[in-house]
Amino acid sequence: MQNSLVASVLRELANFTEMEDDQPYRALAYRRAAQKIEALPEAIEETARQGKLREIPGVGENIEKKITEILKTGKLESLEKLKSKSPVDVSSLLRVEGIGPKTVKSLYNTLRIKNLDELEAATRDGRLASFKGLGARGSQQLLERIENAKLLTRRVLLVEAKSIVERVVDQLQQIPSVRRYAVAGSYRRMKETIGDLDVLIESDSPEAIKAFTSGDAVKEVVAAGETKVSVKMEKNFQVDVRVVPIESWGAALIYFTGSKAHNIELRTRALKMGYHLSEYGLFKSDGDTRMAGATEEEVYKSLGLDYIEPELREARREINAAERHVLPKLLELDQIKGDLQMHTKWSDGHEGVETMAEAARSKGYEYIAITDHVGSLKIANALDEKRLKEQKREIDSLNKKYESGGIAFRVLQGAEVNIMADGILDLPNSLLKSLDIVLASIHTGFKDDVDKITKRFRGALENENVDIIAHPTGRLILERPGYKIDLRALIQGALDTGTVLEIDGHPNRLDLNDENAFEAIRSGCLLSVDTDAHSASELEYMSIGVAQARRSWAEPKNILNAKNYKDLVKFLAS
Ligand code: DGT
Ligand code: CA
Ligand code: CA
Ligand code: ZN
Repeated sequence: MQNSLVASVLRELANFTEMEDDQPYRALAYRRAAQKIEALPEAIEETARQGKLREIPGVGENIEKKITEILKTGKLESLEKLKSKSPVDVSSLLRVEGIGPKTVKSLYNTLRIKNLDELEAATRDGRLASFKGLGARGSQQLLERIENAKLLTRRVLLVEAKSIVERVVDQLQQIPSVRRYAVAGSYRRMKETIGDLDVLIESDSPEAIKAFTSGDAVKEVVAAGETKVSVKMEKNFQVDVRVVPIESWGAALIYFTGSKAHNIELRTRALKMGYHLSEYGLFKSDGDTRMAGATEEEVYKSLGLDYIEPELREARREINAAERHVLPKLLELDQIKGDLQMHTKWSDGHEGVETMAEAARSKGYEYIAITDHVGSLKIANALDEKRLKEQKREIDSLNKKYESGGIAFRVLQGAEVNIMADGILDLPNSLLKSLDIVLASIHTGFKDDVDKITKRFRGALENENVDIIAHPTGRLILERPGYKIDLRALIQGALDTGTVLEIDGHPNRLDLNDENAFEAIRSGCLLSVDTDAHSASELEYMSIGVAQARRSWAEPKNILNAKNYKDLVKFLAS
């Protein structure tokens, strides 16, 4: 399967493109295609053989040609040319907060810096002292950011980890002596990025581990013993597998699910109660009387705690809440009643309104909002007044069809409108008023300082037509940090004006992040969890958004699109 290879070449092309020209949307198109290809269930070479590359969302004539070339030659001539012009590890350098494509280029042109190590050396020996555009306050901050970037280069997005987990699970299911398995670690806690997978299996047979390491998906065995093995899968991603005895299953699951900080708090609590907690079980500290260990529930119970969902195990006072029986009843995927951000062919999406609606209906939703880009963002094929009216006719007639067919499903006409430099929205109020729902977001002027950005958001919050602030920080996970925004001010503004903040489920967005969303919920904000889908298959990203919401302690009452259609309409009208 060449999917990862094709995706990584396209990603690299995106980075170089961004460095060389002023058209961020071209780079965006390459990245989007890369993501699709990575998520493809079948081998891309098979798709190519069947002549179906163009059916992949985001793949047009230009990208199709590129994929064909990569499959044939393993590389892209045009990219090789760019690389020989500036042989730079762009993707790693871009992970340094404050460094953008233009800076990468000038770092190379002026100082011949090609990678993170050379950037670090230049920072330490003072060569960067007079260099402008690094966006860091002093060399200490820059060194910290370089260190962070180094850590990031080893992690993958949750969505990529999901596809690796599928392969691991596939392999485990084929081993008869594996009686039970679980994927623990940060994956079970549904963190937005994953460092490695921690897999537990229950088995009597020493052959189980051997059978796993000889599976197709395993590229390299890093370390192997009778009860533990570490392997590398494709893209150098590590998987640790451990055999766990049945009486320790629950204790091991707790230990290897983590987080480390949660484990430490649990163990401290155990000690205070006269117990000893390890991955083998909960014991009385004076001897080896076993108190619990076979299930997680029994361990928590013996520690006087309610069961704590994995997403909550981050040492954010969840142990205290479990002791007082006041843990949140976390939002579940099937409590989501609709999706309030998606794009269609009317702007930069890949499918029509009805296709999106039908896909949403088959997920059991009661409603969706079509939120194409509007205004003067010409580049995303944004809608003007005339096309908005045409779109309204299409949506109205689809709703009529549902209504007359007795189908309880409705399509809202919404829009994603850009917040311009001065906090004014890029569409007249008279038009915004005519829409069912309005999302406002920032797509330009990322480099504005914190006051300016905060002022822009205030402008949007105070506009009574705005219902939701979409992807409120603008970060792209593992790619770029968000813009500088005063989150407390944003949360306060949302509360003051009754505006909803979004958790954007698109896998590399996920803003608000878990900490910010936790803060927002605790302050009483209502959040919307949506997918920002640009094709019907991307509606699947809801599960990723919901995971982030769960990490933020969200209950259904905190989530706008957990409301049924009637209550949603009531809320939007208020
Ligand atoms: P990752 O892989 O970086 O995304 O994050 P985790 O949380 O999966 O961390 P990992 O793979 O290093 O370890 C898996 C779990 O094992 C971790 O969440 C908690 C537990 N663990 C690992 N090392 C320690 C430790 O030194 N002390 C304690 N109490 N627990 C540990
Ligand atoms: Ca891990
Ligand atoms: Ca690990
Ligand atoms: Zn957007």
